[in-house]
Amino acid sequence: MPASRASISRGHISAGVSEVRFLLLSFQFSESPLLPDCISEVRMLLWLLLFLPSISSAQRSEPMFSAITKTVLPPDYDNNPTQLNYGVAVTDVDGDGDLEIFVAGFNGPNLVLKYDKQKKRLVNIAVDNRSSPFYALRDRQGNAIGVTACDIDGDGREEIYVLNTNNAFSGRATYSDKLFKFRNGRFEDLLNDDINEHRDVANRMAGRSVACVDRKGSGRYAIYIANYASGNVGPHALIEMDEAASDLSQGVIALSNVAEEAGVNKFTGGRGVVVGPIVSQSLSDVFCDNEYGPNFLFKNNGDGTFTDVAQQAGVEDPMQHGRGVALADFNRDGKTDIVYGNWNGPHRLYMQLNNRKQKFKDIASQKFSMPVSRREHGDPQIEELNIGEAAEPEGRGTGAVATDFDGDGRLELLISHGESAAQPLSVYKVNQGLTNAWLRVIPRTKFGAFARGAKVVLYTKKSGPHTRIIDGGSGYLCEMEPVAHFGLGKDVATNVEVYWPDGRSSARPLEPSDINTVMEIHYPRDEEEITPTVEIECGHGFALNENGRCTDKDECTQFPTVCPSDRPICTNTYGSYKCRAKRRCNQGFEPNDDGSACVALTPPHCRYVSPLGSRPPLDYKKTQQGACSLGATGFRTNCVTPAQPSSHHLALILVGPELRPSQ
Ligand SMILES: [Ca+2]
Ligand SMILES: [Ca+2]
Ligand SMILES: [Ca+2]
Ligand SMILES: [Ca+2]
Repeated sequence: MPASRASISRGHISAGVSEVRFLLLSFQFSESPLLPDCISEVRMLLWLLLFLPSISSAQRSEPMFSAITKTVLPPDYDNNPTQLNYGVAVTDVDGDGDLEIFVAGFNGPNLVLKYDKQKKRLVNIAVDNRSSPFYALRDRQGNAIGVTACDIDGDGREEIYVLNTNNAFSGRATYSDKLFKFRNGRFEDLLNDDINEHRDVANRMAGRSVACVDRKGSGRYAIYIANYASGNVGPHALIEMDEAASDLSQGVIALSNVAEEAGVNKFTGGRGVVVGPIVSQSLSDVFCDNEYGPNFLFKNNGDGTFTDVAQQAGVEDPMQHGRGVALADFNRDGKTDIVYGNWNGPHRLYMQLNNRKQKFKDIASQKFSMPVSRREHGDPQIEELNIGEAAEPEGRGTGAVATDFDGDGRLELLISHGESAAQPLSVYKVNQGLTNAWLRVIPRTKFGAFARGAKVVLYTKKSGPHTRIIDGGSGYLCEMEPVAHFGLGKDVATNVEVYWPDGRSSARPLEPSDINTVMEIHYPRDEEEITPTVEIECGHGFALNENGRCTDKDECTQFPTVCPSDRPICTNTYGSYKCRAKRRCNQGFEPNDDGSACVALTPPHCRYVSPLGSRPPLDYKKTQQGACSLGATGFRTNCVTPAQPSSHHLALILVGPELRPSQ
């Protein structure tokens, strides 16, 4: 069996390599006195991606997390008040090189939590004192929910964008968002500058998530704002520095909303946003999981404009209401996958297909929290982990981040709570993998800031390449640390490649002394992008290309007789190849890995059939998953009743298992 598949076929990793762990925390909310008609009824789902060192199967039943709130962040009025909190972002707030955690406070101040190495605890540095450089960040009046950080003006330091709601659910809000920059020795709101007041750029709409996108690869970021529209009020917004109207030498930063020219000013119920090279190789794309409408997958056209390709990609999910979302390469085939939670609906794990261009397939089952294999011999199995105390049965969770705040090479988990009950933050450490090796990689922009949206690929001796995307905004309302965190288990990392949002890249061989460290990788100067002079080891299944980057070997083309005669059909894969027997399958099916059976191309879904030979309604989309009902007439249970049944929904049938796989 090719090595790259051995590690994922059962979700167990026998060779002790690192593994992408996936954790779902789901929280049920009751009525909120503060948000009487809005998200109070929402069952919020918070998805976290944890890249943790691997453990043996015997350890799996042991709880993964233990609470450390009492020692690192005991609830108190100043540092961990019992209040309604929402989004969380990780950035270097005070500019000392260490990462802090910014928490959006809703009925209390925003918090900036810094790890005090002497006291071994987190401390809120945004203290209630007007002379504090962080005082403005508290902004008690904002009713903040979303937060993100990135360098919008190219001075190397990240600004902090806070999405304020002022209690509005959709459409207009009465209190504007804020974009904080550190200048004059303190944080100040750029949107409050005269020039930006005159330009009327501040977002005064009710929104949810915010994220950072370097849409042109310039190293200067725009803020993507997932507003929650009320009819035709409150489209998605994209705020960035207007370079022509700004004068950085005089400290003048003019801001513009460029959503229209970029092609993202759509109206929807905005919820989650995630940014990274999704269908693009290195340019930053944007995925939005929306409420009451199809999702958006904005493909970067390369000139800073975007085209929504969600329908072609099969990720519109129009009948569901998205929440927390994250990107990862779950099956380690080098293509970015998307995972998100839907409110009261099926959660999605959209794998990007290897053999079909920019198409995705949902491999999550209805019982995503209860691990089920989607397709026998086909997809990686999703395994539920025992997350121990982090399960928080009484927690009213609203946001969370995973970051290594104490610098021991292992991620901590911080969860915020709010919505329906005031609760303090909680913090967890991981109990497992103490002796595993790790590497943390921090790519920088040309200005020296965190390179949000960059892709980092780590090549290893045993387990092949591992891909991470530096977070420009993810989860629900959140943004994770700007670090590619790799758990290595006992494996050995050989080299690392970084791809910036403008397509530039850098490759570096790794020495044993690099392991268990935090590695900074700066933006390549022109002469550095040339092939490195040092020998680079790409590992089995990969070869160096002329630019000194590791690329997949196409074994099927290079070695036409690589497959045995009883399994002659060769399919190239990322890091390997597959051989299978000849088998013809009917439409909607494909041969499984070894050609022994035909399996459905997509999970069972609904298809329009016209009983009278008429055409489908114009607004109907063929891939409208889950849009059919009629459970009584033999349809499978993954067809759900549409919110508003109409005549054409009744003419939908299930395709997939109902059809014959082969003759
Ligand atoms: Ca810091
Ligand atoms: Ca800046
Ligand atoms: Ca740690
Ligand atoms: Ca290959």
